[in-house]
Amino acid sequence: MSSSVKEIPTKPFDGQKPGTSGLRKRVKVFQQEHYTENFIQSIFDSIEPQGVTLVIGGDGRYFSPETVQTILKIGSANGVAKFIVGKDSILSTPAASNVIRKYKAYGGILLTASHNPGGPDNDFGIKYNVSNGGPAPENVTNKMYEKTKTISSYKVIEAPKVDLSKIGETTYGPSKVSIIDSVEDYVILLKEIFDFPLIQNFLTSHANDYTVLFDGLHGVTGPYAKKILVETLGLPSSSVQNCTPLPDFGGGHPDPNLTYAHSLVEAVEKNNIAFGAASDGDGDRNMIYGKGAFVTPSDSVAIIAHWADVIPYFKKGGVKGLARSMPTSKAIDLVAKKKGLEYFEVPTGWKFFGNLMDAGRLSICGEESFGTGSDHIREKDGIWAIIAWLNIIAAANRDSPNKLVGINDILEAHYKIYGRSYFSRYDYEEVSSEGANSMVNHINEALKTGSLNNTTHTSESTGGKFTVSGIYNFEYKDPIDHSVSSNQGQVITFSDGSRVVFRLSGTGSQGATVRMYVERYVAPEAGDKELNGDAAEGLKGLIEVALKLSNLKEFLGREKPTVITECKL
Ligand code: G16
Repeated sequence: MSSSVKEIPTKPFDGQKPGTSGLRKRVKVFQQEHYTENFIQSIFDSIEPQGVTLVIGGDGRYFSPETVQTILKIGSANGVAKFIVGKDSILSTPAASNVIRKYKAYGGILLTASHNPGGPDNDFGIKYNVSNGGPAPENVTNKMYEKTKTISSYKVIEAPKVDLSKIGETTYGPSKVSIIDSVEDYVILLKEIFDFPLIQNFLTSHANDYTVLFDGLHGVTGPYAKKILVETLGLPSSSVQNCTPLPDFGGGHPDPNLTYAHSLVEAVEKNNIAFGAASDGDGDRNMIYGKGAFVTPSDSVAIIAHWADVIPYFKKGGVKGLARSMPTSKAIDLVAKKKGLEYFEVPTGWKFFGNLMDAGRLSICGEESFGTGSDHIREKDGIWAIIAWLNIIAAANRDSPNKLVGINDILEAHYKIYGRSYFSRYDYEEVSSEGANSMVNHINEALKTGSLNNTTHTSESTGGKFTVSGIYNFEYKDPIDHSVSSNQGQVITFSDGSRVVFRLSGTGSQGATVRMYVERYVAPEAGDKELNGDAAEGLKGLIEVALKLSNLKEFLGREKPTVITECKL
């Protein structure tokens, strides 16, 4: 079917620079005339879309169906041959990564602002993924940003809207549109990775003393969790909650941490749930939280790496290397050293893992920001991490027929071998950009003049002493393509091996968000009491000193953080 291409004149908008993971702004910003169209045309101007297959999906948030139609119109006018679209515009971020890889697509456009709230007054996002299924690297997103600055028109075809609710292939102008089931391919993939019979056997035989609860926070993972946990593993339907994806996530903040996933935390505590878990808006984050047991994401990835052998995917293919983002605790480094594996420290952002995976040097990686994953796809994967944990628990119990092994047993055993990296993150959300920049400059000044080097600071509340051993701005040189990413966070190290990192978030949509990460290592020899203590207590002195050194409270005008991520036993 031929259809005419129309060229619509437009003018550039300021600030269409993709952040840590795509362009994220308020819905109202995207709804401005030409705003979304400009960014989409700029994506097509930065790639070579003629004759290619493109995947479209997302977390189903408010403004997604409209944007899918916009992408179809502009993409078709720019020569895209075929679109593969998740039914009702839904494909979790990991599922989309899988679909891009499985069907050898050229790339994909994901409509998500991840864990940011949705709805008409909240956030929307557009993110481009490349043919390996991972987020576009910075050289591609920078090109898009440059295009947005000079754009003068965009192309559309005139064609009726596509019915996104009907699975099947249709002709659309000069292109084809294939609407696919959002869940099917992903479930096939996970069944190839994990020992489903082992997990099912454990869960069935412990139906009364090992209860499971998954909270979808009304994000995209609900249908995936129902299919896997209830239909495949046979758990009762009461094992999942908030599993209907809603365009505004039911008014909640779909971020699986102790503050925003309170629906899970409350239910776990009230009903003595042994294994609780949650995922975020687009399904790439995860939190593991059982009764009295919280697993920090930094520990989670280290533990998965330690137990990799019980997961058929790694048993068969081996573990090539491990990695973490810079602010993530060094727990996974210790596993790599013990197992003799190569390991990497990359900047915050899943895109930095992709090259290492493509080069066959990385199998398991994670970030403190509740992201865990492997080279089975090129995105972090919330449901994957949750099933990995169930696989580990099932395997640990197979080896311990007389005593039920739970999350805390796994954690304590791990600390006994490797020691423990006490870790916490303080988030100061939506502070003034001016205050945040002043704080960054203040630390940079100390870096330049060396004024803090070798100075000792005493915590008033604990009496603990911390001597600054170094300050640096983290810079990463990609070992594969040799690209350099500078200014990826300011690190202050102390003579006892502790460290504090300050970083501006790249995913906020309003003002600035400052993150402060603190880490203190305790060796296995310290004994059970030191290893299994309360994180808030263990980190108190260091946090106090970090706040003083950075002058954070004064610069940001905030007495308390918005969110604290830490161990809560
Ligand atoms: C994104 C990235 C992650 C990153 C996180 C936090 O996650 O994919 O790799 O760790 O942002 O970034 P920031 O600290 O800059 O806010 P998501 O789940 O939002 O796509």
